[in-house]
Amino acid sequence: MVIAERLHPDLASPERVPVEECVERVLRGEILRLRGALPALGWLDRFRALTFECVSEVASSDSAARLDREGFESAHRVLSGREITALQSRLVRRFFDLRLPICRSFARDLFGARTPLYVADRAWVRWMVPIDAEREDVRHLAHRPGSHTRPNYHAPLRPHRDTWLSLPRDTLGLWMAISRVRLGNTMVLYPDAFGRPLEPEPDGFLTDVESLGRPLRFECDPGDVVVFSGHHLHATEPNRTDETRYQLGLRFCFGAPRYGAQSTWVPFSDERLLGTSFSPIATLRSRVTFAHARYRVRDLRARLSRGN
Ligand SMILES: O=C(O)CCC(=O)C(=O)O
Ligand SMILES: [Fe+2]
Repeated sequence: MVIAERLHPDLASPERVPVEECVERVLRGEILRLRGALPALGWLDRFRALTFECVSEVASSDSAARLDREGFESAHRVLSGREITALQSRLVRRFFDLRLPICRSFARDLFGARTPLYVADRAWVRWMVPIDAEREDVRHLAHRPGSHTRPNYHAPLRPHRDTWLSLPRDTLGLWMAISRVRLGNTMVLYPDAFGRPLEPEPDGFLTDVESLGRPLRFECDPGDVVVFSGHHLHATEPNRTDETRYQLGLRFCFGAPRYGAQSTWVPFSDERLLGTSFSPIATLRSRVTFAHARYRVRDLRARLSRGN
């Protein structure tokens, strides 16, 4: 049983909404939390099992058993910094392989949408360790700067719109809590800034949050999913708790992706071609775009200047 709730700083408590209205509401700018979505769709146990498998591979089966007992929230005490980064990369590959069935289970089974999906060819796996974690090598992860060419999936992100960075317009983001998420290690959204003209700084992010309106922070139980539009301004709350936040992000849109003036580019696959003998051309519609051409030129320039 999934309970869809609308979150907004105006609402003292979340407002319950019908699941079949989710897509339309999210595209209009509403932020929804789907309580219990991962267990209801049969994913939570699978995500947990594949995570333990990866922990056994990058660390040990003892560490996997300890995480099972103590929770993913204790990852910064159980794993080293190197193990956490190795785990993150391995999980990216595992979740990448599942991106289509996961997005379909939300779009089709839960929301009841019929339009063909285009699914981002990327999985965003975040292990957000506490910024003052006791282990130096782990703490370092939360402080190492990242950029969107060399992302760091353990450090807080400044306010940004995903459509400024790499995503097409009208993308739906599935932000899936696999561990518990608490105030103090959550994501912050700025719903008042939705649709407002704002210019990012040259690196694609903002620093000043004064003028962005009231922040929306939320909590999640493991298995809850927050759905939001790629046009929403959002940021990471630096993790001041004593719990690691483990979360997976996937993205999809309905119909061929329409890119804007973003600084980089992520391919999207046509669900009708993925997994068929036409798989190699599943991303074609996202490649014959100006955004892709611009990305290639920039990439080439960067390679040439590194070579000099
Ligand atoms: O999870 C976070 O703290 C930020 C994630 C984010 O920027 C995203 O999912 O697009
Ligand atoms: Fe983002």
